[in-house]
Amino acid sequence: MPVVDVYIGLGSNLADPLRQLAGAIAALAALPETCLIAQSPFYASKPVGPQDQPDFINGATHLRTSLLPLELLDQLQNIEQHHQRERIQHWGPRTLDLDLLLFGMQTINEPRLTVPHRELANRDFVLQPLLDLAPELTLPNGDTVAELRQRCPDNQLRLLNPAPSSLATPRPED
Ligand code: A4P
Ligand code: MG
Repeated sequence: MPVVDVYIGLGSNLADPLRQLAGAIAALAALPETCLIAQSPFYASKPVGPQDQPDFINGATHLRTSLLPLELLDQLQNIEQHHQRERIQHWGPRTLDLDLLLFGMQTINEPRLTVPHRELANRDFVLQPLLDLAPELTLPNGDTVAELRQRCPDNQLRLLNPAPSSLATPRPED
């Protein structure tokens, strides 16, 4: 099976967001046919959408996988469910949101999956962690993440911490 570099966006604004994201990263690292390559720093950000909700903590993860796109989406949704994710309000508060941002250079338009993620270009809390992980990263349409980051709206990002070094190295057994 071909191995593909993928990027996952992580977000949480309920029930101890830092703990939610740490648990999510551990779960991503344990996925079948998948290797965790690197984890971005975390950022606090003002909510996009309804404002009567807590600030978010966001980050992004670089994985290398031989799962198919919909197989990976199933795995992401399983992890969300394990974090008691409830889908109540569109763009509302959530314990854990895992978005498939980029799947190699593939463009995917299926009922359950749009890649690149449809809001990617509008969100500094997605673009900045991507830039931290891969400063040269380009979208399938040729846009660079660096240019998009300069143009996108400001959600008052606040850098929280450097990436834990133990998460930033590939696991040799993979
Ligand atoms: N889906 C389609 N494409 C994808 C993809 N690339 N990755 C489908 C993941 N899912 C994808 O998502 C709804 C459906 O989108 C899924 O069933 C999947 O089949 P959802 O997570 O159930 O619902 P949602 O998150 O409420 O909707 P949506 O449109 O995915 O919201 P977003 O874009 O995830 O935004 N503000 C800050 N500061 N930080 C945040 O992280 N997040 C959101 C949610 C709003 N405001 C935020 C943040
Ligand atoms: Mg989502």
